[in-house]
Amino acid sequence: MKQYLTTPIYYASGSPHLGHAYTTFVADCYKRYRRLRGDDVLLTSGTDEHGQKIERIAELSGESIGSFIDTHSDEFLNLWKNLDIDVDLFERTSSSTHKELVIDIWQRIRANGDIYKGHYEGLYCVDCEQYFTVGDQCPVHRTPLENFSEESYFFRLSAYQQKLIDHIEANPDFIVPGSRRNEVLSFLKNSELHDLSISRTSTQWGITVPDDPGHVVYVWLDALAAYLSALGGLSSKKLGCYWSNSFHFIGKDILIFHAVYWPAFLWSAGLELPKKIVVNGWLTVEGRKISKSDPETVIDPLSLTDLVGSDGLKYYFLKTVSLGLDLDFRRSHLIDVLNADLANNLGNLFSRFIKLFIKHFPDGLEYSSDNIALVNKDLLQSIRDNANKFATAIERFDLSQAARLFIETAALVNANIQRREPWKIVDRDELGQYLWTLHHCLGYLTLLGASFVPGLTDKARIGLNLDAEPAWTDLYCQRRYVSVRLIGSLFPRIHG
Ligand code: ME8
Repeated sequence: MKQYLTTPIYYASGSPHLGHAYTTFVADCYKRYRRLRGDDVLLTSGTDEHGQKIERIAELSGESIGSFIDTHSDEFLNLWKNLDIDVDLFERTSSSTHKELVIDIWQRIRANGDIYKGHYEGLYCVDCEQYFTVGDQCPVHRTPLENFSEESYFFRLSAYQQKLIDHIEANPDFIVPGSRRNEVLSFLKNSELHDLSISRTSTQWGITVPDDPGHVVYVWLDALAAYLSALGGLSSKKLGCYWSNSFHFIGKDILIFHAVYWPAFLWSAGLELPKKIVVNGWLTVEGRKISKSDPETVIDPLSLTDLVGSDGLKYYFLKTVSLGLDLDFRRSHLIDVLNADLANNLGNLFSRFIKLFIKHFPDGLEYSSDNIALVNKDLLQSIRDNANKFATAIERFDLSQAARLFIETAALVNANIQRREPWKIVDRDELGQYLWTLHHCLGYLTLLGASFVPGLTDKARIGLNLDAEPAWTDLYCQRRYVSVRLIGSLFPRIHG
């Protein structure tokens, strides 16, 4: 099955922080799982480079806008490499393919009669690039709203209100988790959708509206379209293959843009909707959202990676944050969880197993699954049962539960070893059968770990002399001959 996953197209207005990394971890984890299941998956990320906000910040930096966005876009791209995030496509909204696609979409929407020219007067948050109708402060950034008055093109968003409600009701899994779906539904049912201003004259830093050079395309229409341009444009083969099964991974701050504006734009342009929008909550520091506009909250993911590694960081956030909910970040908690789960539980399991195996069977050992004792068959089955529960959790986007199942499975094997005390078994056949079984259990465990701690899993599979590329189907085939090799510590204890 072909599948297309996207992270948000992050603003190239500053350096990436932990919040950006978190959404990208969620998307990367899901991608790795789908690939393990044999799917052909593409993951797109990118940078959002137009609009007044970027123009203003670039001006303040004293750099030319071109080099300003290049610097920050490169920072995002490098971060994904340094965090071992498996991004296939990286779209920049300043690219020429993207510009052509935005113009194409504008023309389709206009041809459909959904664009008209008018005048906008209202309160605007430049950080959100959005008009607000109530209050004098931005509810997200807590900064004063600015009074804007400009000629603008409008999109007939109001015409799509009922269609949006119908679509979300008919497709209960369109927005996950359910709490976020309910939020969008109640927004659509309790407020009247106004037509949306989709051009700006207050900045020239954007894509020029076809046939009206005084206007640039609203930055959100521009940025959302990057999900399509990353695939190469509306008539590209890739888009034809992947778009119909696409999932957007986003934070709750940009839910309305994705769940209301984007579907309406796509319908109007005669294009298919994404299959799913997966929404995460916020990482906060002392209760404040981690945000570029609140510099005291900003945490550089790479500084934490130096301490705990990219696997440690991924595992901690995926396990600790329940999808859709917020998490207040505490460094001491990060260290405690990783020491307990990855250093003690998982790391010790592999090191004691490999040492024991090498001591008794340095040349490997051979058995057939038909000939092993029932107690060993039962152990293998209990790992498979956990793996099935793991798969159900991940498919429901309950990544936290899936991560817990992964580490509980390691604990289950540790407890089994503690109970069976293989170091006391004198019968060589009994010991061989048990170590053969444990080898398979640990191999299965790497299937569960591959989406959360891919680096550790790769190393663990080297220790088990298994193929580098794991596949879910390995759960159901047993190798006769198994062997191990010594590897260093899987996850050294952190002294923070
Ligand atoms: O909104 N906790 O870009 P952006 C969790 N360019 N996730 C967080 C977070 C936090 N504290 N802070 C940021 C934009 N994020 C637009 C997107 S898409 C077509 C255009 C993550 O750089 C989260 O995914 O402000 C959030 O939605 C996104 O970064 C916002 O990134």
